[in-house]
Amino acid sequence: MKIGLIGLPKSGKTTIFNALTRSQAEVADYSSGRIEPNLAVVDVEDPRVDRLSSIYRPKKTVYATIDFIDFVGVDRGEGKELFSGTAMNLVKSADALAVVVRNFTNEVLDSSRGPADPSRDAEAVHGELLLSDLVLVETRLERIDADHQRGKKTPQSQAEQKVLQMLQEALGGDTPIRDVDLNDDERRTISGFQFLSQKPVMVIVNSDEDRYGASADTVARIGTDFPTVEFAGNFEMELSQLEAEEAAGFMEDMGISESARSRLTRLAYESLGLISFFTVGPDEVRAWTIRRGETAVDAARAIHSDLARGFIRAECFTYEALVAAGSEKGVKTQGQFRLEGKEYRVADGDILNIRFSV
Ligand SMILES: Nc1nc2c(ncn2[C@@H]2O[C@H](COP(=O)(O)OP(=O)(O)OP(=O)(O)O)[C@@H](O)[C@H]2O)c(=O)[nH]1
Ligand SMILES: [Mg+2]
Repeated sequence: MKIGLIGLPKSGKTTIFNALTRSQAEVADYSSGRIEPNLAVVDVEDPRVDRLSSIYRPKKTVYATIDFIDFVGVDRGEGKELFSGTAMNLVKSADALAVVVRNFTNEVLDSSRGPADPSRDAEAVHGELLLSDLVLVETRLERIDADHQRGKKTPQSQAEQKVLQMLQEALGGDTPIRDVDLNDDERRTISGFQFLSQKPVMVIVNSDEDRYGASADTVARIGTDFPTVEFAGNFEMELSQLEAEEAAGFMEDMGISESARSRLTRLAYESLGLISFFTVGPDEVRAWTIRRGETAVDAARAIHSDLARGFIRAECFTYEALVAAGSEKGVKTQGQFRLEGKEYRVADGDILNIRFSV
């Protein structure tokens, strides 16, 4: 899964990126002129994987991973693109966007943009995403129109025009494309555009130490529009550079129960409807990510396309059953070991072994 961190300039994206990834990317009060995004791949912390690893003692333990991309602030001047070409391609490759909004005092920003107002900034970025899509839609519609006037009218171009007009109306009325009711054909017609407002959006309220925990109303208000989490950006960036034990003490003082990374991971899994299943054995214990509602064949495909193609059945038991029984043998004696077919909907925490032949 890829999550893109976006937001207004100097909202603390790189600070949050560092907190999430334990990186030490440069944090700056003034524009450094650097436009390359920061990238990092991090493991998804999951105590179940650690437990499985201690049961199977595999040669290798592999956690699910999240790619974080930290973009420079979006600040559209008149007629400017929201993201530069390369950055735009990267943004489009993200599975979800996390909008970082400022909830801290900064003299420069306070005087140029006004005092911190997380709701206002979340709305502003949301508006930018819609506008970026609207420009794309309208440019394409003009092109289609020109083609039609030159007599180049096909059923495909007419179908595309119809969907794009729907999107134009929605975007004009402040509705993101993810909320537009589209059938499968319509979805396919526009899939090439990779519209930004089609992506799930989360909001990270980036608070200074004084405000952290005292902004529940603001967080709740934004939360009615977007899945929202509050971070103490600077503080948590510093925490992420400490040893776990040392960090734990500071976190407790601040009323932070879990690392920034696990809080955001949980929010992302919840809001994207993701679940984890596991594969186990003497070689490897591994966590995999799929969408809730996906089947055993989808799970097989997540591992390798051959497993989906030659799928015969899935041997299946739950993490809970394994922990309760203590061993795979125990799971079998207690009748908790199942054989499931193609249509089986995988549940969070399932341990699967795919039988296949190609
Ligand atoms: N007080 C306070 N300052 C912060 C916090 N997070 C970031 N800052 C400060 O805000 C400034 C910008 O932080 P960055 O993390 O570089 O912000 P950014 O969004 O990555 O900036 P651009 O990439 O240039 O858009 C720096 O001076 C940070 O120290 C925070 O939680 N509290
Ligand atoms: Mg930055």
